[in-house]
Amino acid sequence: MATTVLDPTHAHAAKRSAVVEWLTTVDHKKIGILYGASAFIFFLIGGLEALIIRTQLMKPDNTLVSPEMYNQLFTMHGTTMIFLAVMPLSAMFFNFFVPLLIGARDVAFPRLNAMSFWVFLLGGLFLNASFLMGAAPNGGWFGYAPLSSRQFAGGLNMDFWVIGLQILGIASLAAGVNFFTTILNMRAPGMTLMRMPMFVWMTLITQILVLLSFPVITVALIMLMADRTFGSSFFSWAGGGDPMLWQHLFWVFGHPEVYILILPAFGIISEILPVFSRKPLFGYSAMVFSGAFIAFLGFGVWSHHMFSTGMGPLADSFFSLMTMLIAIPTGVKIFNWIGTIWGGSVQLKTPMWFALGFIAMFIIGGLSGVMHSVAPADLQQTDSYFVVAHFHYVLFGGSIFALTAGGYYWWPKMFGRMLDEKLGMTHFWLMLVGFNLTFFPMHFAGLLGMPRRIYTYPAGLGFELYNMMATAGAFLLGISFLVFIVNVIKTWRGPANAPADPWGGATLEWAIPSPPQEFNFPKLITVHEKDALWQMKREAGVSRLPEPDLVSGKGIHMPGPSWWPLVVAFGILIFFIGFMMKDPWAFPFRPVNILGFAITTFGIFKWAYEAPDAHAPQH
Ligand code: HEM
Ligand SMILES: [Cu+2]
Repeated sequence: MATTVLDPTHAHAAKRSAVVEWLTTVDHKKIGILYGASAFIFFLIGGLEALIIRTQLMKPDNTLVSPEMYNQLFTMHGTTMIFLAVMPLSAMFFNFFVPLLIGARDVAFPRLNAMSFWVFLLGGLFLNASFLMGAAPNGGWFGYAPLSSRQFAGGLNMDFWVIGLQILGIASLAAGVNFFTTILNMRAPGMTLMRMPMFVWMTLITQILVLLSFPVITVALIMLMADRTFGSSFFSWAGGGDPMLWQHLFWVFGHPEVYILILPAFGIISEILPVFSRKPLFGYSAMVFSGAFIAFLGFGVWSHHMFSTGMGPLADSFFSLMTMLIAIPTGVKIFNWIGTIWGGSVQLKTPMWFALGFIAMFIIGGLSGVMHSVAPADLQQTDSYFVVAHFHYVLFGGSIFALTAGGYYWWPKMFGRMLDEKLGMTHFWLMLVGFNLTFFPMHFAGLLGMPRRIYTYPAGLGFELYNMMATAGAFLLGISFLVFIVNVIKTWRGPANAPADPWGGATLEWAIPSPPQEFNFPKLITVHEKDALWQMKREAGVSRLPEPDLVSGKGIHMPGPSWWPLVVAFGILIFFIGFMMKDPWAFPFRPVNILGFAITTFGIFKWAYEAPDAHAPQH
């Protein structure tokens, strides 16, 4: 190793306390870690809720939880898994890896990035605080109005949900703007759109989905909030509104949301398979276009969630057909993944196992999805455990398997430590067996007629065995993640041992030290082909480039830390909490809303006038 010069930014950081550093950071990598750590904790909470649900359903006529508690548990479980676990786990990878993959020093708007994290965290804590008040949301993760209207849900439960989602939507939209701009504007010289790594492509498409679908749920939530808070009647017949309107608005958002959860997973898998097959991704441009096509079709199928509402044969046929069409680009992806592995020299490391598990589980979930797209079949299956089985194959079998694959793949780069392979394999096999044991039997329970969202069932209907299996499987799943936690603790105690490029990677993040320095790339790299790092290695005639040294960041300007994103996030939280007060003339003039608004405005003002590198180290 050549001379190692101390990084002056680190010397500076030592002067401030670690807590302050994390609270004020605008470094995309630190924000990524904050996203990951918070999302993982929410994932454990959502998992705990699932385990309570499963324990309640373990045997007929069980009385572990009350029906009211059960409603809160499945609502919070669904809401937590979607908005507080899977989306922010993807956001961890966007934050940490998109700038590295495109050879950039940072995201386009670093302080906006910090703000979206704090808004997300406060929104998530706010949602969970509902448990402490004994008033957790209880109307399902889709909050169907008028069930969620003031009339039928008078307490604070659904206020927590409406307001929590409204807050989380702000975080998603801010992140959407940020990553959309980052990907379009911050790529390294020579990295054309068609040379971008597939994960970056899928991130870009995901952000487009966020930017187009979140405004719809925002508007719907404002209408529902108005119904609840001010007594308007968008969603009730009595006042001239229409309950179907909520379902349309919700699913115009909700179906694309499913792709917001799954497209990043596609991207992760498309990074891992080539590296562990030692072959470029098969059909790169077909992968790009099929991703875009899936996103486009995703906006045309929302009403397949509403076949049972009596929309009429024409609408049912249209949405059936559109839904079936999605199988085509999805099939293209699956064939291309298999084509990537085909004939490669496959290396079965932990990330690869999880990637293969993803493909297998996602195929099962995809097939039962096609089954639902047939409207008459859906009429039988809808609101039964068949649907619960289906969407967990897609969301857990798809998203969580892929996110876990990505976790094992990128862990060395994030933390400079190799995770233990044996524990990784144990995690994989427990998860694969536990997952299938949990969710496969639910298909049968559903076909036998077990409805979803029931807190118990009588004996003698043939549900017992399937429920017993599902509950056993759920505990196995829980244990599999304990193994992951053991792995993290064990390797954390060991020395930082990860080389820059442990897997023989194809993309730019592996060209710099693990973990990367604050400025990522001492010199920006010019890209000539896709799989830029493989091309550099080929040109140098080596299979691994020499280990990069830590270098001084002298002369490289990075944005300084700031308190204002956190202040703005607090202001937003307080502003929205104000809407829990249902009396529109709450004296004097909705003070909580006004306070929140004032804090937000003050924060934005200070933010705007703070020099971008006010607290940055002096060089
Ligand atoms: C630890 C593994 C998991 C288990 C054991 C589990 C179990 C369950 C069960 C039994 C239900 C049905 C509740 C009912 O209908 O009465 C349910 C609902 C749900 N789950 Fe999971 N789940 C798990 C992970 C996930 C993940 C990773 C996601 C996705 C992102 C997810 C999303 C949902 C959603 C959206 C609902 C519907 C909630 C509603 O009806 O409002 N689950 N889960
Ligand atoms: Cu859908």
